[in-house]
Amino acid sequence: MSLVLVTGAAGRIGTVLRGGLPERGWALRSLDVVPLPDVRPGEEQVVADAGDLVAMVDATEGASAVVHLAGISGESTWPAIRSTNIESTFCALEAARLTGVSRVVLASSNHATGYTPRPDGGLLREVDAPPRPDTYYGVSKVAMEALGSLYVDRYGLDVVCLRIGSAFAEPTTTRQLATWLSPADTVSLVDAALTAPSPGFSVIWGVSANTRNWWDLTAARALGYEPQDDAEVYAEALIEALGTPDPADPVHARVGGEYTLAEFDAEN
Ligand code: 15L
Repeated sequence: MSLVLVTGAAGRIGTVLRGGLPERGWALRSLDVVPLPDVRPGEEQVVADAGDLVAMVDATEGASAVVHLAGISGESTWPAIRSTNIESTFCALEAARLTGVSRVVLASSNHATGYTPRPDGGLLREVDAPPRPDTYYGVSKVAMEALGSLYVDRYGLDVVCLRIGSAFAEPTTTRQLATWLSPADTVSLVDAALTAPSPGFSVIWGVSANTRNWWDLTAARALGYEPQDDAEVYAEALIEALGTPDPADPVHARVGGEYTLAEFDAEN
């Protein structure tokens, strides 16, 4: 079994991966700043801050790959985002370089491109959605993608950035009928990012095979991602409860949805 270091392992996505990656042949070294509530058989636990480079080098030693999830997973103040998200991404990449680990998977987010408008028909490709962050959180994901690019070009690492949509147990808003990434597909996506041969620097959307998707999955599928789930099974109930989505509403017309609305400002 190949050993993968997962940072932010106690979080929402970390917990999903800890459940699913072992079945895909990965042994886990799970790092979080808080102890895991449930260390599983065969799992190594590291309690450390992903923003501590010395601790990250220790934790990365002997791993074949790193999945970096640690960080604040939504909008916050600039000092918090800067010191937590940007610093830990640097440490994940720098620790990989220093220990000779060549594959890093980074949990980016759709919010790196949040102000990108929905195309007038058709699907939005990653290459047509350059950085356009909707929040300080989105800026930290742009920095993540930029750092990943640097470590590929300068040091020859393979770095796959996942622009994750809405990774929840099930969709709870009508926007998420288009942006949902199911737990099972989260595992498939990360496994594909870990195993794709020589991806170099790749940026791919992370969504399920939703009927209402408007983010193109061609690039993700080319890396080996085969999504199985579709949020459409929740559509009738969500639309009955919340109303029919209006495509002109900014929540549905921009990649970042509600993060692009003024009331989402961290200072409000
Ligand atoms: C994200 O990046 C967040 O981590 C998550 O909490 C959701 O807000 C998600 O994006 C989304 O866009 O639904």
